[in-house]
Amino acid sequence: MKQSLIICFNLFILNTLITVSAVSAGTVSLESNTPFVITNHPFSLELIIEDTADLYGIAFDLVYDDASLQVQDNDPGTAEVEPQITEGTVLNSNNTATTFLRAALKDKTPGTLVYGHTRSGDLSGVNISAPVTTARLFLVPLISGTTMLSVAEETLKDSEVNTILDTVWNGIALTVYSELDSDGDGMSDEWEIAVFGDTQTAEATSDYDSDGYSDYQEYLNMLNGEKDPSGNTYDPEAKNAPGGSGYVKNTPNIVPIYLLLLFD
Ligand SMILES: [Ca+2]
Ligand SMILES: [Ca+2]
Ligand SMILES: [Ca+2]
Ligand SMILES: [Ca+2]
Repeated sequence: MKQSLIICFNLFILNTLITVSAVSAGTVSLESNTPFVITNHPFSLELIIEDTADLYGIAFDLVYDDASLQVQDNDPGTAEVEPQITEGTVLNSNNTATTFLRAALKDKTPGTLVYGHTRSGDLSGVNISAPVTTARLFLVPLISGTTMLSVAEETLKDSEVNTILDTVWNGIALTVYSELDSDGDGMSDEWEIAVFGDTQTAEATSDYDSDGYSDYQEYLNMLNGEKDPSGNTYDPEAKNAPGGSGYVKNTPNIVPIYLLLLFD
């Protein structure tokens, strides 16, 4: 009796393992388009999906601290918030399929954004291997510090409206610097202090790492979510590849003409 129970149990485990390994899995993560954000300056949060088969729909609640962040409103003239969201080319297969995208504040109250996005009609789902951006959500930071965004009620559905199991959802921690710029050089003082330890080292035209991008330009490129021509994030303390936005080639030292004449 005991022996048969053990066999049954082992078979159950084996079946479970087989079932689990046969189900498609995936990863859904939130990523900011910039390494840091600035108070009162909208930024976008990318919803990135990878390793998912037959994806037909996606739904989740975005949970955020409404004292730190607010959802960018498409229509500020009305009382209701109309979240600004742009759709990626994943579910609509490069604009060839009809999709429905709905987003609203839960109970019309800041703190939770309800998001639903699905294909429409008798279509198969989408297979995704490498990470792709399925949508961008726009938010505005209100106060400086670190703020966390997480997901709840999350689900991915396949074309049979089954839940795609074993999907890992990742939230994000954001660094927010105050827009306060007391020395008027265009750069957030809090950012200057975080990078250089003071507000004097970086000025409007200084170039701390002598890479042809001024500190101000590196700051702008970071805020715009740009990468240098080698694909690296801008770093005011490390040389970036030449040729990106605002790159100024260093002029070589020219030997004064009178010195040439002296040795003529
Ligand atoms: Ca400043
Ligand atoms: Ca400064
Ligand atoms: Ca530089
Ligand atoms: Ca640099």
